[in-house]
Amino acid sequence: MALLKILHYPEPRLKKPSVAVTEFNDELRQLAEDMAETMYEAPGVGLAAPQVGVLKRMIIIDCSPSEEPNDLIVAVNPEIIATEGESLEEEGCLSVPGFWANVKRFSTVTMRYQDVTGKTHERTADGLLGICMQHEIDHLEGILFVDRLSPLKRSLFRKKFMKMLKEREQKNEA
Ligand code: GNR
Ligand code: NI
Repeated sequence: MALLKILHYPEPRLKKPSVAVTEFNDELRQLAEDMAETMYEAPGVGLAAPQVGVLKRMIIIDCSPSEEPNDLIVAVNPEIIATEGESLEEEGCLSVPGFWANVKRFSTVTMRYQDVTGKTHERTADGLLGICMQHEIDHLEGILFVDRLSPLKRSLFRKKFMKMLKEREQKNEA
């Protein structure tokens, strides 16, 4: 087991689409385990492989309310195959620390995915789990939640975030 480094905006790798997983081997299972350890330690309710610099289509999610690893979903090559309704809920992202905003999503989604052995599953979810599925699959396309804000809110975000980075840099130099 190993803790992985979570990449932060504006890291270019977060903007790239990830490639499909074709080999369901030990390396993939090791990555899933390391990602889980990293997510629980953060703590976060989801993590996508590109957030740890691996541009492969794998995400993990655990939206269970408990502190313990509880309902861990490891989803390889995930796709949304059905959607319903609309929701507007506040989101954050481990790759965009210190920033939250309301994001428009589908209220219910059905995700088809493979597990680490290659077996196909489907899962329908609403609430935080449904939002997380959409948020994590976005990462596989190089899309961050801030990319889904209105152009005005997005440019305000950029200014604010860059200012924060600069201030942090100056502090570190002092
Ligand atoms: O930990 C996380 N919390 C969260 C809250 C609301 C909507 C989405 C998320 S996902 C985020 C972890 C993360 O960045 N996953 O990519
Ligand atoms: Ni995220």
